[in-house]
Amino acid sequence: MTRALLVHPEFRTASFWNYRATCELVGARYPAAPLGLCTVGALLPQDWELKLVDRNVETWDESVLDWADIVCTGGMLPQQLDCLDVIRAAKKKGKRVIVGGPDPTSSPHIYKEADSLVLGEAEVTLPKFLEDLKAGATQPVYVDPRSADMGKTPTPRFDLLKFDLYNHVGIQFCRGCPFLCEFCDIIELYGRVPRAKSPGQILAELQRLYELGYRGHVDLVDDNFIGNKKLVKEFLPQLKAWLIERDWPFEFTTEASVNLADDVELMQGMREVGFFAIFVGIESPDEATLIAMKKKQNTGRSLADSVHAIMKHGMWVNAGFILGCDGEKGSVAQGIIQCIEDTGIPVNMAGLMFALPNTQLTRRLRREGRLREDYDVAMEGHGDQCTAGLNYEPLRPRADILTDYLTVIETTFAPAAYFGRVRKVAALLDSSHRRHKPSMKQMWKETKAFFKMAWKLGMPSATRGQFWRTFLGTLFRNPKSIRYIGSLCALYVHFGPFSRYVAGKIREQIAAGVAMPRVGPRPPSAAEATAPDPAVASPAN
Ligand code: B12
Ligand code: SF4
Repeated sequence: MTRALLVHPEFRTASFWNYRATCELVGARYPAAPLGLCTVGALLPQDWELKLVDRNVETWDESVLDWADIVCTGGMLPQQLDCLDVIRAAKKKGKRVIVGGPDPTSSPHIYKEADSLVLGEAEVTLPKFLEDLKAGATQPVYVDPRSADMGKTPTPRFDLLKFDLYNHVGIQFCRGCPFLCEFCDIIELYGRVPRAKSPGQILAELQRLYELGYRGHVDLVDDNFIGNKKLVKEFLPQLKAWLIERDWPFEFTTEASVNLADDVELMQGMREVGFFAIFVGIESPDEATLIAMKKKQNTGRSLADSVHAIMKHGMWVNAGFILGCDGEKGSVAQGIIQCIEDTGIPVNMAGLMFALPNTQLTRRLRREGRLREDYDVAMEGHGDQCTAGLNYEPLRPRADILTDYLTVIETTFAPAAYFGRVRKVAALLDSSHRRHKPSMKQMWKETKAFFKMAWKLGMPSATRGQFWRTFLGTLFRNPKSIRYIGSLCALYVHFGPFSRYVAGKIREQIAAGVAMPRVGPRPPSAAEATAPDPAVASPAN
C-alpha cells in the first residue's frame, strides 16, 4: 500500500488574513483548513494510506517523512518559502515529491526541485501522473489546458482534518468569475465561465462534515459565489431544506462581487440559509481608477448604498481596497478613508497593488519594462500585499503611494475608527432571522473567548472605552447580533497590532526610499508565455 503524506506549508510571515491571535481566543491555531489538499486526498487512489500535516497548526517532526512513500505539497505565494523547505527536507530523505496548487501553477520555475509538478486543477492533471506512476515513468511537469468538470469533483477528504485547530472549514461551490479585473489571477487560473458543483455534490460535502461532527462556520471559498446567479438561486432552496432537516448545523461566509446588492431575491436567499459575512472587492471609490483596472462592475453605483443593502440582509461586509494602481491621478488616501467610513466596513483589507504572476497586469508591466525581476519570488520577512506590494515601478512616485497607504492604515485602524464602524454594522445588521444555534461546545468556546477578548481589549486604555461601548451597546440594542459583533471586535485583537506592524514597515520603506530595480532578464515562464488572454479565451457567460 502506498503511503502519501500531504503537507500544507506554513504562512510564515505576518499577513492580513493570518489572524492567529484572534483564532487563539477560540482555541484554534489558524483561520482556514487546507481544502486544496483535502481535495487532492480525495483524488488519490483511495486504497492509499494518507496523512495530512498542516504546518500552520502542528509541530513538524521531520521523522514523519520517513513514514511516507510520496510527499504531496503546494499552496499559495506566501507559502512558497516553507513549501521549498518541505521539498528539500523530503528530497534529503530520498522521498518522491509532487507539488501543485496556485503558486506552483503560476510560477513553476520556482519549484523545479520537486520530482513532478502536477499543475492546474488536480482533477485534470493528477490522473495522468498516477497512470505514469503505476507505469514507473513519471514526467517532471504535468499541465493540461482543459478545465475540470466540477460535476465530477469528489467530496474532499475532510476526515484528514483536525477541526478544532481551525476557525472554520471551507467548501467550494464554483470556480471562475465572469469579470475581467486586470490584476486578478482567478480568471487565468480558473477561467471566466463559472463552473459549479451540483447542489447534490455540495449537500454531500456538508453531510460529510456533519457526519464527522463538524458544526458552525463554513466558508464557501468561491472566487465569486454569485458568478452564476442562476445556479446559486437553484441551490439555495435545497440548502435551506437540508439545513432545516438537521436543525441548522452550519452558518456561512463567502466572497461575492458587489452587484449582489442589486439582487434582492439573492440576498434574501443567502440570508435565509444563514450567510453572516461576505468579502467584496471594492478596490477603489474612484471611477476612473476602477475603469483603468477593468473593474467596471463597481462603477455607476453608490458603494455605501450597496454595502448597506447587503448588511440589512444579515451579512456584514469585509472589503478589499488597492492603492498604487496606474489609474490614480493624485492622492487617493482621503477618498478611500471616506469610502470606508461611508460604507462602515470594519475589516477593510487595504493593500498595495501586487502584480501576481499570471495576470493581465503582470504581462502589461513586463511589456512596459516596469516589472521587478523577482516579482514572484517570496522573500523571508516579506508578507502579503500590505508590506510587499508595488513589486513593479508604479506611475505615481512610490513615496507618495506609500504615504497615502500609511495614512489609510493609521486612520482606519485607529481604535475609535475601527470600533466606530463596528457600531455602524451593529446598527444595520439584521439578525432577526438567524436559526443556527451554536452547539454547547461552541458556546463554551465562545464564552471563554469573550473573557480572553475582554482581557485583551477591555482592559488596555487604548481600546477599553471603544470596546465596552460597542459590545454593551450591541447587547442592549441588537442582542441577536452580539455573536457577530463580538467576532468583529475579536478580529481587532489581530488587526490592531497588525496595522501598527504594517505602518512600521511602510515607514521603513518610505525612509529607505528604495526604488525597485527595473525588469530583469528573466523571460516569461512557460505558464506565463502560454496563458491565454482571458478576455479572448473564455467569454463571460
Ligand atoms: C479561501 C482562500 C483564502 C483564504 C484561506 C486559505 C487557506 N486555506 O489558508 C484566506 C482568506 C486566508 C486567503 C488569504 C490569502 N490569499 Co487566498 N485564496 C483563497 C481562494 C479563494 C480559495 C482557496 C481554496 O480553498 N480553493 C479550493 C481548492 C479546492 O483549490 P486549490 O487550493 O487551488 O487546490 C486545487 C489545485 O490548486 C490543486 N492543488 C492544490 N494543492 C495541491 C497540491 C498537490 C500536490 C497537487 C498535485 C495539486 C494541488 O488541486 C486542487 C483541486 O483542483 C483562492 C482562489 C481559488 N479559487 O482557489 C485564493 C488564492 C489561493 N489566494 C491567493 C492569495 C494571493 C492570497 C493572499 C496572499 C492575499 C489575498 N488574496 O488576500 C492571502 C494570504 C494568506 C495568508 N495567510 O498569508 C491567490 C494565490 C495566488 C498565488 N500565485 O499563489 C489565490 C489563487 C487567489 C487570489 N488572487 O486571491 N485565501
Ligand atoms: S470580481 Fe474581479 S477580482 Fe474578483 S474574482 Fe472576479 S475578476 Fe477576479
